Amino acid sequence: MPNQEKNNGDFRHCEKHGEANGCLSFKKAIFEGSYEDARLLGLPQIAFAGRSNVGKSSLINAILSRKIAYVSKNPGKTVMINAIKVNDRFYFIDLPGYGYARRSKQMRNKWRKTIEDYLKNSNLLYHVFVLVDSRHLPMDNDIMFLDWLRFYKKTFSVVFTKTDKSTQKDISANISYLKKQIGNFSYFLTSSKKKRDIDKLCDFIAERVEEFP
Ligand SMILES: Nc1nc2c(ncn2[C@@H]2O[C@H](COP(=O)(O)OP(=O)(O)OP(=O)(O)O)[C@@H](O)[C@H]2O)c(=O)[nH]1
Ligand SMILES: [Mg+2]
Repeated sequence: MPNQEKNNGDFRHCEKHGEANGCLSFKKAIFEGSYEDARLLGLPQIAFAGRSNVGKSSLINAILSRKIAYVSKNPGKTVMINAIKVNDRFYFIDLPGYGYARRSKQMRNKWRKTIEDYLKNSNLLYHVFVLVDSRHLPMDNDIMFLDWLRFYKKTFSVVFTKTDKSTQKDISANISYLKKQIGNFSYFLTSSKKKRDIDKLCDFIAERVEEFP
């Protein structure tokens, strides 16, 4: 079950670092490929979505403790859907970032369609992590994306990223703002750089994987 409000937002818990069993269990990870259409991948999938440059690839690397997803110096670089096969059991799907302003409107629409087609039609997609930068108020396209996931009944959690660069005050304000916009949601407070809450995320993923067919 998704952990609705399981993470109670108490920032102090996040100071506990360290690898949990979940992370250690993701021993084998192989870059499977880049796809324009990843619907036909034959194993269960967990997707990472969010604005361009929010930290999707860095988070996947932190979870897997290796540099396997491409981390961009310039935003908007991941244009394809990247699939990483874990333990020959499931895929992490690194989705292209949405909302990169410096692309043409036509290009942004193409990206949106790529992401939406995948999310809507992938029968083996079990969870979506929606990454939101903890330093800033969630933006309109974050809110639209989350509303869209709700509408299509996709199971998701919000992952606030880069908490090494934000204050507890900012984070609390951003959570309250998002709650007002979309209602209750489950969330994690992470830093890939400082490995904050990566262990909780790993445990959550490991639990979900247990439920996979
Ligand atoms: N301080 C800090 N920087 C981070 C963290 N996570 C990612 N970054 C930085 O943010 C930038 C973007 O990271 P990526 O992981 O490439 O972001 P992305 O969402 O995959 O970006 P696109 O693929 O372009 O959509 C890089 O410069 C990272 O080093 C974090 O936890 N803390
Ligand atoms: Mg990326």
